[in-house]
Amino acid sequence: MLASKCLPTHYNEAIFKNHLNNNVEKELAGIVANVTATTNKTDIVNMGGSGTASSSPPSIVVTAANKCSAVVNGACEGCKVSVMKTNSNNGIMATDNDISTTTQSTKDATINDIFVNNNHNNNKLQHPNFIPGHPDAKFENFIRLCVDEIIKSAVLAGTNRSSKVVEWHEPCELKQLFDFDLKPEPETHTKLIELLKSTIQYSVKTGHPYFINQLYSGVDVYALIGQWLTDALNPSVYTYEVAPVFTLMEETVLAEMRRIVGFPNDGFGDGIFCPGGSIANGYGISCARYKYAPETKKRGLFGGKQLIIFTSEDAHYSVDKLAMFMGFGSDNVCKIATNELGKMDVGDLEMQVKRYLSEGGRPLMVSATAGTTVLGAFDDLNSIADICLKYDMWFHVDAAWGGGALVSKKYRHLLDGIERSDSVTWNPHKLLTASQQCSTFLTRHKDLLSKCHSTNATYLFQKDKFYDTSYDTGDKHIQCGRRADVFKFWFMWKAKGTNGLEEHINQAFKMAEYITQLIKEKPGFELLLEQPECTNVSFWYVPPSIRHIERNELFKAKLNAIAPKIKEGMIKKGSMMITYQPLRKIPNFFRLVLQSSDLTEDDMKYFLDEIEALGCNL
Ligand code: ABU
Repeated sequence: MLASKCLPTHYNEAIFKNHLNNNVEKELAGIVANVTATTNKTDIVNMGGSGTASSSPPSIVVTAANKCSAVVNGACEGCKVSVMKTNSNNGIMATDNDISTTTQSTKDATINDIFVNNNHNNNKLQHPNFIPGHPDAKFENFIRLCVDEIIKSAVLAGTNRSSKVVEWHEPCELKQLFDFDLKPEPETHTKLIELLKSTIQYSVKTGHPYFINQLYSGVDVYALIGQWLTDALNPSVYTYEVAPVFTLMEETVLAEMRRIVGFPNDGFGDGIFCPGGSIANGYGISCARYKYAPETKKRGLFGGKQLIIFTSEDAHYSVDKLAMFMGFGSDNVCKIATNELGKMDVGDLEMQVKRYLSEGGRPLMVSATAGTTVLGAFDDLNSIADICLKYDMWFHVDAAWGGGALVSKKYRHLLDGIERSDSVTWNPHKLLTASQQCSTFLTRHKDLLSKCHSTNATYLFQKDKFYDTSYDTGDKHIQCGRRADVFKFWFMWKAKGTNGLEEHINQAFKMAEYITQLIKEKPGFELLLEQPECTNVSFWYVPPSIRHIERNELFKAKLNAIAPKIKEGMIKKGSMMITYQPLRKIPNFFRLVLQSSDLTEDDMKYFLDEIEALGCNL
């Protein structure tokens, strides 16, 4: 079956369960069968250990039979035992059912510890030949058990509609329920697996269909696998020599993203994967500063012209934060008013640019937003591009959220004009549901990132290496170590094709349009924007107690208190998670955001019914 034919973004439960039930279990069964096939009747495996009742070390006899049977020699009563044979460098495990022993320790046999664990004496796990941080076949059982638990509990059960989105506890309660403390002595594998289970139990299941709280959600199975592989290989993408595949993969993915943005000359330019959209926006500021004030690379901002950054009042806070972090100061971020739809008022923008010019400042850049955080508004990029051209400013588009719409022929028009920008922030971990984090910075300027950020550290970026060192891309970043976030995105893109990504976007937008219509029709619900542009749908629930009172300041104050109360109810119940916020002078309202294309019309009805049920008596 073609991967792109299945639901394009959310994990496909059927496929995954099938994998879990058939492939993994068959695989495990195969390993057990392998024990049978390759083991002689009296294959003795010395399990090491100490402190046993007998003087001889405990050992296990694995017999050739339908299942493994274990005889523990010398193990004392209460000694915890599990079966694991190292054969031809393969770690082989048996499950509970496969274990039989001839001593009292039968009762305590556990599949979790791969060593004889004489912890009745000192509660210490004995790790013969343990090499810290270097797993060998002895760890295979532990790794498989952990991964199996994660698949079962976090990926499947945890995201099932019948399970809770969160099991809520106050911090003081959670501190009692969860063993956070770090101790001098190591924990057993059994305990570690319990801790894994508890971590899953008390964590928010952001992959749950009823988690619509943030600008990310869902579990894309391909991205998940990609993330796991990245963590298994654990590369740092700064030099070709340590990350050859990921370096070329970044080049491929970033070039394709630039083509989709529509930069001229077939997406000519450069780009990087960043640790989050905030940092990507910071790269926009940094490149703008270098282009218009290159001397700042050495001298900093001291004594130079006042450089001004323009962005809308509804823009993401990272523009302020990065301007502060980079020494501009928040006073030099000019907030442009937004109109009633949440879009930057381009008239106000030009007025402010002229004002700063007349005061002797240097308007440096505009950071426009394609998909604002709360309302999902798209700034008029073409008009802003015109202003940037007229006043010779850098044009950055923060499309961290709305960038995903670029892959859809139906919704791409929302970002018309983005192809005229100098740089773009686009986070595939948002609308495209790659796992956290997956953020990109794209620019039409080929060498600017390098010129702007390079320091030529000779311990990493030696120019006399034996290969083409232009593939040592790390020096254009401000990070040193850097995750291979590209892989999860590349892998899911491969699995679905660009057409699959488009189907996903269209489905998410379709559900946003559907719930907008439901809200219009449902008594007690009121929209902020009659026609939301992105998948953000902002609305109030007005309970019967205030539904008919005059719409004055008192009403606003009462309405302001409703959403937080409903939110408290849903979290304590674990039934769903949706965020709320005030905006400018607008009282608290719900912001529903959709990214997962696994959501259905029934889910949309559920959201509204649940909010009504929690709020109707307030
Ligand atoms: N990067 C903005 C995320 C905030 C939110 O989920 O609303």
